[in-house]
Amino acid sequence: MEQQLEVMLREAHQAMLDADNEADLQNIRVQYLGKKGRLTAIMKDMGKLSAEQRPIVGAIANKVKDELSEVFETRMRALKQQHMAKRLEQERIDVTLPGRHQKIGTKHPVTLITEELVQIFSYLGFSVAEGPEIEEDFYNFEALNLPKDHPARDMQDTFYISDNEVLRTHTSPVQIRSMLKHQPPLRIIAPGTVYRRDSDITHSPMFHQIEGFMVDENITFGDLKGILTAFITECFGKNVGVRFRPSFFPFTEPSAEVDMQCVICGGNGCRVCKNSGWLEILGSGMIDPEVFASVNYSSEKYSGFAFGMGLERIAMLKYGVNDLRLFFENDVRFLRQFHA
Ligand code: 2NL
Repeated sequence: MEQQLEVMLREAHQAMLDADNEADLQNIRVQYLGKKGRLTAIMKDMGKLSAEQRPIVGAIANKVKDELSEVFETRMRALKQQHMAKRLEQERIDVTLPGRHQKIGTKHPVTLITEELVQIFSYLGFSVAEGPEIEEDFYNFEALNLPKDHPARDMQDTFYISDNEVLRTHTSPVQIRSMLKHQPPLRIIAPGTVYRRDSDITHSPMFHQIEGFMVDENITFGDLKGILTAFITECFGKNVGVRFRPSFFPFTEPSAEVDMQCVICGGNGCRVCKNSGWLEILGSGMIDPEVFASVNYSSEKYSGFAFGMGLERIAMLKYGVNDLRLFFENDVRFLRQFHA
């Protein structure tokens, strides 16, 4: 029996040293030292030994058990260390590597123009107002001297949401809401998205506008000319020529369209200005007394001017873009070219 124990010890020792992972080592321990293991099996025959032999063999068995337990612990520690070293090596991160670059977008040219115009008009004392894109008939038409059967409603082809609601055809309703909410003096601009049932090379069903107005006592056509001339020279340069032509809008009287000298040819005549040397850039006029009546302002006490312009058109002139559709295609090769 002593010999059996001797052989088992050597075998188990070698097997533990040969184990190259924690699970195998654990299995080997169970195989030799477990409840149903080799050592237990050998000990079962102890009863057959003489009374003198039994304690001697028992002591040897205990020694074998202690020795193997120690070999096991030592080997287990070594394997765990190996395993950790391997993981640390494999999962090493080089924190000095440069990060992946995130591509940064650019602002849409219409956004850039909006921001620039808002900036200029805030220098001139105007503040910004916004409003809903789905509007009630009253704010979009009725209050602007465009009653239901007015032929001027044909000037805009409208997207109807219901009998009483439309996609706003201009940002004027924002200004009507401002006037209903506040008393003069007021200087407000309303930039925003507007909608018309129009779609061809030079018209998009969705586009952008800035409208503005100023109301106080004693506002005259001279104020209109002064503010709008200051705006145009600030936006396009000190030396650009500006002219005012009589026009008509249902919500202003008198009305004027404003031209500036062609920025493409400097006034000599080219394809863009159709050889006239001039470009129309905005519409304007003195606010009609009918509009004041719908917002309960006294036309005796107050007067004011209003104006409106298309932002895509300004962006085309300012950035030299010759096709309106480029603004709506979202081609990044086009969009990346514009910077503040
Ligand atoms: C254009 C012309 C214009 C207005 C807009 C306006 C607004 C109110 C009262 C009176 Cl609340 N007028 N807006 C006035 C004249 C012209 O726009 O060509 N827009 C693209």
